[in-house]
Amino acid sequence: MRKIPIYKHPAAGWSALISSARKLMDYQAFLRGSLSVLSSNQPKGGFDCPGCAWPDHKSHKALDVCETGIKVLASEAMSIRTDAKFFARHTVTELQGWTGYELEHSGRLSEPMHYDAAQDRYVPISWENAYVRIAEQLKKLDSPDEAMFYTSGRVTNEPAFMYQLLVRCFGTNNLPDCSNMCHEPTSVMLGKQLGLGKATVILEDFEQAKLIIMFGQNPATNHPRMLEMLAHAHKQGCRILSVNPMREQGLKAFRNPQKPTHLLGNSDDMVDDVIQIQIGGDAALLTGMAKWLTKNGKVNSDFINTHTSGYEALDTWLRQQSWEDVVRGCGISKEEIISIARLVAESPGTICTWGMGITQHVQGDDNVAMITNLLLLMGMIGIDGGGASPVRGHSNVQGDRTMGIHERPSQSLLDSMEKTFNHPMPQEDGFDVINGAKALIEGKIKAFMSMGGNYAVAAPDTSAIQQALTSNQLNVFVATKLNETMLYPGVDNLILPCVSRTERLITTKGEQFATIEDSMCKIVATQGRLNPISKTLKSEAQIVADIATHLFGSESKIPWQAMGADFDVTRDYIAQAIEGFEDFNQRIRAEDRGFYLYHPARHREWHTESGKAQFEVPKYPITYVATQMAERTSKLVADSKHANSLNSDVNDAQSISIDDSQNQAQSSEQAIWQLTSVRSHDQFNTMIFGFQDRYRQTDRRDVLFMHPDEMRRLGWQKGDTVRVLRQDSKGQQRTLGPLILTEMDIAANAVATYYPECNDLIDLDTHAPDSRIPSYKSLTVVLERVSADELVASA
Ligand SMILES: Nc1nc2c(c(=O)[nH]1)N[C@H]1C(S)=C(S)[C@@H](COP(=O)(O)OP(=O)(O)OC[C@H]3O[C@@H](n4cnc5c(=O)[nH]c(N)nc54)[C@H](O)[C@@H]3O)O[C@H]1N2
Ligand SMILES: Nc1nc2c(c(=O)[nH]1)N[C@H]1C(S)=C(S)[C@@H](COP(=O)(O)OP(=O)(O)OC[C@H]3O[C@@H](n4cnc5c(=O)[nH]c(N)nc54)[C@H](O)[C@@H]3O)O[C@H]1N2
Ligand SMILES: [Mo]
Repeated sequence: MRKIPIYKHPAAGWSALISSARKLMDYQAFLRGSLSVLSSNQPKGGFDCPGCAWPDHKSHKALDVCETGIKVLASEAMSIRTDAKFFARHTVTELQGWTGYELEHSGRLSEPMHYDAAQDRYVPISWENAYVRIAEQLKKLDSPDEAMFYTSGRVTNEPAFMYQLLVRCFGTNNLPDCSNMCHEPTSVMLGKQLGLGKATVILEDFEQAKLIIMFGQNPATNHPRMLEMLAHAHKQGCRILSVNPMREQGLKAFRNPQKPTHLLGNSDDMVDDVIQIQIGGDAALLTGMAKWLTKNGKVNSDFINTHTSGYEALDTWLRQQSWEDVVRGCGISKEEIISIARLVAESPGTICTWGMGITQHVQGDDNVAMITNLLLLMGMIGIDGGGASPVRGHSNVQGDRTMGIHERPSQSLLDSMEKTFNHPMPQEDGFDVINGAKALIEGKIKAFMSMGGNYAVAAPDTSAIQQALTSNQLNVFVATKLNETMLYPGVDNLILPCVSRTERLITTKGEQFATIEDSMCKIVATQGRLNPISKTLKSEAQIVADIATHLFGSESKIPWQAMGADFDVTRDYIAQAIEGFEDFNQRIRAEDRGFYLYHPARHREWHTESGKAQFEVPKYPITYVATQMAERTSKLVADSKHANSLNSDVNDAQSISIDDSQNQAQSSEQAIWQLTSVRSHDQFNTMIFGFQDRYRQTDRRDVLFMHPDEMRRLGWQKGDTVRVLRQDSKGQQRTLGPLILTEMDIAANAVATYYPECNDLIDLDTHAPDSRIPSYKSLTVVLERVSADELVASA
């Protein structure tokens, strides 16, 4: 077997950190960036790093930052501006041809702009005129439900609270947000099973855990600050397993920038074992483990009897699952599955962490259910050193939900908002990302506003969404950076530039601080340190307040302007309206490091329908992906036989030998794959900072990762050019590529490429049933090699 090149250097060392940041942006930006780094995630006066939602450590080191953080900071701290001069030089049609990388490097948005169709350019507009247009267009709609208000998870609590209030006072629950594409299965299933859709662990639990199983997560790239905790746990004897179709090299070794010895070259190995399952094989693996644990009496019966409901149904279902299907579903041998189950049986404290490799599947809800089932079987909820640890992405995605950004709000939230503001709230569920995109495409949505994010590019069916935006009456983007969703204008289009997390927020009421909620339910204060890159910027809160003032006029009893200028006022309302925030202003000031929200399941209180923790039986067969692949393969074989027999009608002399047909079947089978999409350390979601991925040994993004053994089987080679074909749920062919074949230690059924460039392959109907999360991590595809001749012809 050919050797796969392996990244041998530790992740997250100082050199990685500094060199990457230096290369990233202009030098001035780096200086601004590093200054701000020094006060990020620090007690008092620092800001919460916008890089991710991993909590900061209680000992608050002199420096708690990572490569992702520094890049995100440098991106915010750029001194180049995407201003009126920039837009004067480039038409929107021209900008449509720019890559995500080019748009990201065009700089920071610095003044309000609106689209002028005559010139095909964005031109400056005053804040006042922008608000007048927004209010005018919104008032013209036949129904508030014709408008949709997207949110991305970087928005802090105070403006998020104001935003959902604005949207609901306007009269709709059309509040899709990036959660719909991220940890929605987590929120839905943990909510159903444990009573609250959030992590049941806090950081200290990682110090006591004896076994950590990481499912579908790549922390070296996406949550580098988590590595320190893993390394620490590992050193204390905790076993760490990673369940992942890809052997992610960043996990191999980790150099802690805070430890002087590590600067000299020592590093910790963190992961004891990688369980290299097939894509979509998590539920099958967990089923095998649960089968063995229940059959051998290794479960915690006291806990099950006292605290849970639904055990019988799960046990019956487990018995019905054959080992053959388990193995076929995950690609791991029975012996290996049992050896993992044994570790679980022996561990007095098990934490399961998970990321997008679990959630972003048609079976995403089942995957989360099976992780929770495992923890419940072992009584691992509500103990020190054990529990559920979904690792959120955007730094305040969890907080935004807590603040009421939700298209399917609970009745208690609506009642509470109604009572607090003495204003009726819309009662019908609104659109999420998926059915919102469909409504947009069908012309049912005529106005779109986004509070951050890059909706069209992050969602499936990107081009269709972009096209749909051009038919809208109104598109409004509150943002820090230019992106591709803003380049498909309808009648009125406004870009409203806002102050970023790292910048100081000074209002008529003085300097404000905001708050966020980290991945472990902790509310933390955040206060920017840099001067805003332009005096024209407004805060998100002020923009919401101004739109509300123009929309609702003086009749509004809600003190919008006071809330926009003084976050204490907003926090007092949050304290009234949102459970768990009583005495918010006092509590956030009383403690250096913020406060935890009460999590009932941590105390073994179950706010579920049954009043108990709930076992759930998966909805999909555990062989779902394997079966899909088999079906597609036989269809492909039948199609090619059919094509061949048509051929032989034309040419009598040509008949297919048995050998030929076997060869065909063989090569067709090998050409069916599961495609997954991943992130690099040189991007933050759709913001592309660079093309490098040193852990995966590539410096380009138009690649398709495949195992070298599989390449050889097909007679293909690294560097070959391939096209990805996918028949969507309506039977339409979608294509991606050409992509460059690149070697990777990845499961046999799997190929991988980078998000978001692949999102046109995904249609709006391939998603999980309850959470409706798009299946970004598993798509059945056919690969086709593109010949050199064809490449030359198309070039
Ligand atoms: N540098 C950087 N940091 C980020 C981000 C970023 O873009 N860049 N984005 C932020 C956001 S919003 C999020 S949500 C997080 C995401 O953080 P992660 O969840 O770590 O992100 P991904 O790279 O999407 O995918 C994680 C892993 O899932 C694996 N995987 C694919 N299919 C399967 C499967 O079927 N089963 C299993 N078990 N694993 C599978 C992939 O191989 C990959 O290693 O990161 C946050 N932090
Ligand atoms: N194929 C595939 N698709 C995916 C995923 C995947 O793994 N694979 N992952 C999904 C996931 S997990 C997520 S979270 C989504 C991400 O979806 P989004 O959250 O919509 O995307 P981002 O790229 O994070 O948004 C970047 C934009 O946010 C704006 N922005 C940045 N900071 C601020 C700020 O402080 N305030 C405001 N107002 N705006 C700001 C900038 O204009 C920037 O261009 O993508 C999803 N899509
Ligand atoms: Mo995310």
